[in-house]
Amino acid sequence: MSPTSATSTLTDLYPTRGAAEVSAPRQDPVLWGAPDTPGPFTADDLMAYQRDGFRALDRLLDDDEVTLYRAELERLVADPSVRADERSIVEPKSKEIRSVFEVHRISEVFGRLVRDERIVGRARQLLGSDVYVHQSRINVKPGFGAGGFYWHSDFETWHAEDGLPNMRTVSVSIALTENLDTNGGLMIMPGSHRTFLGCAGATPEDNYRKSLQMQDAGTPSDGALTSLADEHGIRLFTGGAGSATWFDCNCMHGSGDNITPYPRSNVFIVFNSVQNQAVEPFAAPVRRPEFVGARDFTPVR
Ligand code: 6CS
Ligand code: FE
Repeated sequence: MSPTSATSTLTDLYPTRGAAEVSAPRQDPVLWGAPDTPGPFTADDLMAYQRDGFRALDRLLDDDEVTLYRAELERLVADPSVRADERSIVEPKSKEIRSVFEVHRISEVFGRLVRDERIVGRARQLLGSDVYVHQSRINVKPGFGAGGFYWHSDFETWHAEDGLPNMRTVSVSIALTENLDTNGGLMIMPGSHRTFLGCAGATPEDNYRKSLQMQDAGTPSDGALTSLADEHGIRLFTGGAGSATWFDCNCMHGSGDNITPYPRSNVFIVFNSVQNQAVEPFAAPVRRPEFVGARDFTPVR
């Protein structure tokens, strides 16, 4: 296996995927912009985000917009050329489409969503700079058995495999269908973003081919998850179509399977600060493809 290509010039603040699991305090701010930074988030929103690592909004999109984006999701999922594309990940059992990546580039409709000031304006407020899209995806999570996403920190993967140096990255998950308390909604441990959990076990070659279906490398131990859950609790996010959850890149989060008849579809956009551009992976033999970890750092305008 080729040697892990760690960067020679940048210090690795968050060692992970070594022989043993290591828990350490976060070394980066949560809120990179000042709490009185003008923008769509109120000062209360920003303080709550800093404390919890997330901020939920009841209504980010109105009903007409939800109809537009849901129709676009359904169009992409029904398009054979999209299914054949490497950006599409299927459910291991049903072979139904689980996710489609880089939707902000393959779809003009989702491209417009990314540039919407209600979205990118909030990302700039939280990250205190211009931002670019590190990753976007639609998660279809159809009913009748769609798989969940086991507990993980996104930053652990984006640091190890995509080479993001610091925790200056934020995700927004926008519900395009009702997120019920039964159909596999997002769960976050409030406050877990202040602890970095370096996971045990080296990253296999081409890890993304498997990890986007079922993550293995970068999975926390039962013991670590138990102490984080005991300390922080677990919050399940429910909300109508059009609601959204903004969450810090290092929140410990996951979601359960969806065995109901009701799909839990969302669009998921990851904004990274232009001051935190991806370098070489910190703990992986090779980079992941650009549709999963962008290498175009052009700020969203
Ligand atoms: O590996 C990734 O980049 C993706 N995996 C998960 C489970 N969440 C973040 C991201 O979409
Ligand atoms: Fe995730």
